[in-house]
Amino acid sequence: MLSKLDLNGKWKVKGFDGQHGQPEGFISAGADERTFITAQVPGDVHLDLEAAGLIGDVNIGMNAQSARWVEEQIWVYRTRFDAPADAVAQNAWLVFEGLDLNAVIYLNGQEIGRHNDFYTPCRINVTGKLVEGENLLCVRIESGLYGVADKPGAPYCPGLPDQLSKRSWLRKPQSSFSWDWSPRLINVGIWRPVHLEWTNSARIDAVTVYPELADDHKSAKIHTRVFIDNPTAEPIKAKIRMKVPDISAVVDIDVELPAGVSRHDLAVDVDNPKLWWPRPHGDQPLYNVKIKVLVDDQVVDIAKRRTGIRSIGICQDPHPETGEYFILQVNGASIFAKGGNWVHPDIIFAETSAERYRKLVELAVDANFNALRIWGGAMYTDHAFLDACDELGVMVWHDLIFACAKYPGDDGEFNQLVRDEVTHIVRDLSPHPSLLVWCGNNELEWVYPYWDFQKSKPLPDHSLFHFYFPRIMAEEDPSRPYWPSSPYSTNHREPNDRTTGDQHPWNVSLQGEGPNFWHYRGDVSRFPNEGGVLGASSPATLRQFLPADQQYLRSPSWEFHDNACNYWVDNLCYSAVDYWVGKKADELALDDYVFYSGVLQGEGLQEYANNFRRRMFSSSSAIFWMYNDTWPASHGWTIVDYYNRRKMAYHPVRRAFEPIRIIPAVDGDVVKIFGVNDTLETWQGKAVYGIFQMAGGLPINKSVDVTLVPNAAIVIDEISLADWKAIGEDVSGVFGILYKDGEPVSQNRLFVTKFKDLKWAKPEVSIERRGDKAIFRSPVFVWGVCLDIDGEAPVTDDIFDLLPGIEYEMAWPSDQPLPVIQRYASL
Ligand code: BMA
Repeated sequence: MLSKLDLNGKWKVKGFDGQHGQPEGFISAGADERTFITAQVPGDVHLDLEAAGLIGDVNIGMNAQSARWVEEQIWVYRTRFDAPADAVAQNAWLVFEGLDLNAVIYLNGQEIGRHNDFYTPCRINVTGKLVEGENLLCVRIESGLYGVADKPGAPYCPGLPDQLSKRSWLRKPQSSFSWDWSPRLINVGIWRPVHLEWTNSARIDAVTVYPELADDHKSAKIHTRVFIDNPTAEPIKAKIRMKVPDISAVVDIDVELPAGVSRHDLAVDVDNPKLWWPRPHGDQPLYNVKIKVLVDDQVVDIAKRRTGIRSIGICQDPHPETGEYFILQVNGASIFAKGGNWVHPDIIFAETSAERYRKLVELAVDANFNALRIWGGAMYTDHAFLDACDELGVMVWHDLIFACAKYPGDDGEFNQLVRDEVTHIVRDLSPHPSLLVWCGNNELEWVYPYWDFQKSKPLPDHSLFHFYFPRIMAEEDPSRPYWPSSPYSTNHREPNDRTTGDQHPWNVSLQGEGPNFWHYRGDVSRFPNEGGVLGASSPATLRQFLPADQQYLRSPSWEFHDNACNYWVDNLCYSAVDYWVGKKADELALDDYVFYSGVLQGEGLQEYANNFRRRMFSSSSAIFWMYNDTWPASHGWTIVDYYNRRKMAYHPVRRAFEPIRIIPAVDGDVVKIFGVNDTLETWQGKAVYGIFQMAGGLPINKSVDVTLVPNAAIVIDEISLADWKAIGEDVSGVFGILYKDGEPVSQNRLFVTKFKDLKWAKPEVSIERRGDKAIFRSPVFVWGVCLDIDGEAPVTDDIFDLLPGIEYEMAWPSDQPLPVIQRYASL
């Protein structure tokens, strides 16, 4: 049986600057360890330095800036371990599950291996190299910068910072070289667990799992491919057993394992399979898969996986107007994808626990997400993240990790490195049913013509995304679609063409429209999976990471933590507040500025969701940029911040993604009242809609019984723009509410006059208790009632509007004092 010895825990680490001694002098048993500090493995050198009091918490103030020297040192890790006699006598490997980045590994003073890919494990055969009793294991490691000193930067990287780091050559998280939402903090260290393995027989090297569902859904197969390493020189006769205990299924095959790694395919038939569905379309039944390898009836290795049965396709049928649809289809049903972009939740990549992944996925689900896109600039996601998505029905679009650059696919060594990496990742993540689409990269096709790339070379990475990776996907995982880039268009159209493929509608915020998020209202993108609006973090978060004497706009730490797009597009965040509410950022108190910035971000993201949802399935997603933060930010694209606080945009987005939703939208010379039903069941209830006046009154007030057909958006009714104009567009808005059995299910409103030009009436809000609800009422329209500006109180709703004379209900525990309103956005 394969045996394992964990080598995690407390190691020693020391940095070298090339002047005060050389790393090679510190890999022998007798080396002086007095200048080493304690290292936690797995971990990152920054965390060890912080624990030793040598640098500050990199999330606070300008500490990340002061820690820049860490990336330029060469680090030596040391540990000693006792090798059991069996490990010394048998075939043995040292396994580093993650090294960041260029590592040379020494055992008892001798070099035994090298590794230079953050995303793949490093397995070193140490058969015959262990000694009985104490062994000394050393790792010389550097962040990657030294490894690219002699590589050309200009042909691959646009912009000065990237030409300096040459990040395209380095297979590690690209955002750590600085991104608009991340500081430069180049990690270095042993970032995943380390262990010693040994056996006198074969071991399982990898297992691919994928389902195959019959068209009539009455039967399915769960396929496995078991890759087995026979380290001996002789073939081994073995039995491979695949079990699916949930349905009491067992399949055995007898094989002869040749020397080296060989592949063996098994499958289990599943009658009447329980299908995995994205929420809210159904349940998430999962099947356990156990693999055993037996030699002479003795188990020599075991692997356990968990999977789900579903089919996945992308419908790209011709669109009746122009171009094609782009619709995710799970089990043959079209699914509208609602959600955000996921970035790694910590600038220290080793720092995310399974609980943190789970908490973030749960917060996304609470916001009615059913989709997350793993953006291609950080890292392949973790099993703990995908386990949560499998269990909660969240669809995952996964970019391969290439973003906003050119990559040296024309370099043979690099080309092979990334092909091996993608092969490993595709096998490793294959069991997860939530992972639905593999995508080649983020924006490599789209930005190439526009950014300042040296155009002298033919595209060096085209063959990776259009030749090698599609072939690896087809060979390694025939169950999932592969899409070459995001955004990407077929038929040689411009990659971000709105009418084909997927889109990044960045004309709002980053291009011509700047802060005018109402421009989303006309966007016909078929599958928008980026596009967003910046908003300030909550006051509690700002006070947590800004030093006490820097808690003001544009302070040094504020700017260091600010999103760079606030500078690329001159003062984007500050001018948005002026543009919409007519207030100058610099004249506002910090909390007042933060409040408006957050409320406006929520407005923008609701516009994004409303627009694409009401076009269901002409548009079939509303995936915005971006869901979560990687560190505490002054302004960010996110709705949940680094400290897991719900930003002010969180609840507006949650309401905008409700499965049953009413959406008023201007179309030609009418306002159409759309009813959207995301579920696969018919919904029946009442729609109340019309025109409200800011100062009170409902000059148009209609009520009809409605039937919302499953999985569709329908037009419930229309209101003529001429009627609205006659009432006055600056004194009124269109509203809509859906009720089920007398209870409100969705409320929405539409303005066509900017907030600063509306004629506001002074809010007069009353709150009363009704059972386990708080009921809010006001005779006039109230914008953005705020109960918890810090985003950490256990409220189930926040930043909502009160329509004149119409009750607004929220769940409120009957034993708690009634909520207190902290502020309104009404001007
Ligand atoms: C998109 C993303 C990221 C970036 C964002 C905001 O294009 O792919 O690269 O953070 O824009 O600039």
